[in-house]
Amino acid sequence: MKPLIVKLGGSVITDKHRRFAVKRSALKRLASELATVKGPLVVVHGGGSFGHPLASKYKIDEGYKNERQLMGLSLTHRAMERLNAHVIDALQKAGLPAIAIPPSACAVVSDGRIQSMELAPIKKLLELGLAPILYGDAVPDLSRGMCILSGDQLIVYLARELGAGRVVLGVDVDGVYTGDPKVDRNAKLVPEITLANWPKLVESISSAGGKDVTGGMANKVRELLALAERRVEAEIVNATKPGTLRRAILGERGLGTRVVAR
Ligand code: IP8
Repeated sequence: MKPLIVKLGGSVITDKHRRFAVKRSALKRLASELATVKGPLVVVHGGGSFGHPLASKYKIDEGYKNERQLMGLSLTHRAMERLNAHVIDALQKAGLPAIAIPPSACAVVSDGRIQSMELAPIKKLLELGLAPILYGDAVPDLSRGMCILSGDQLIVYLARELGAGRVVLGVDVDGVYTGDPKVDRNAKLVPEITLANWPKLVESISSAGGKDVTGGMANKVRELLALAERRVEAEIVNATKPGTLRRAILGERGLGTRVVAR
């Protein structure tokens, strides 16, 4: 059975305005929605207010420049481990045998991109029926020294290498908009992004989440289009609305923005 890859956006599980603040009730609800998955499942979560402020403070995404960044990498990674522990705890309580896989220990990254990854343990865990849980992380970079590996890049890499059937991205808006729906009343939801309509859309795509060191919505779509090219479909849905993530992972289409090849 092909694995399902789900990303929980950092803004869904953390309060982006308060450092190190977990949205506990949202996480509990999402854990129970994820526990309804019957087949192999990989979950990746974003950094939210655990990872991004530290990554930005120490300019980890700009590569190694000074010794201060060593503590920065250590602190950013540790913050992500702490967020990951909250996610694992919630999933276990919901009855899902979840297990943490730290990307900084298994992804070989160069110039900000994953070159390879040790996947044998992940494959074995999936075969056994466990759910590997990864996260956006501060990682060593073979050419730049260090960088931030986003959860968005991870889901695409994992989907490709694990032969995923589908990817679902849970975010805090209804999907991809032309404009930022949080500030622009004329912003319109785009139901489907394809390799054909993307070049025109990209100009107007929301800069929501643009404060993240790993880029906002446009970056997510760019990553997902690389998957679409390989005929793996993805959908970006609003995981803050109770039941939406569950419906999407159970196979419902058209709940947010689909990213497909066409
Ligand atoms: O939120 C970034 O992951 P993302 C993780 O998926 C860090 O882009 C450490 C900032």
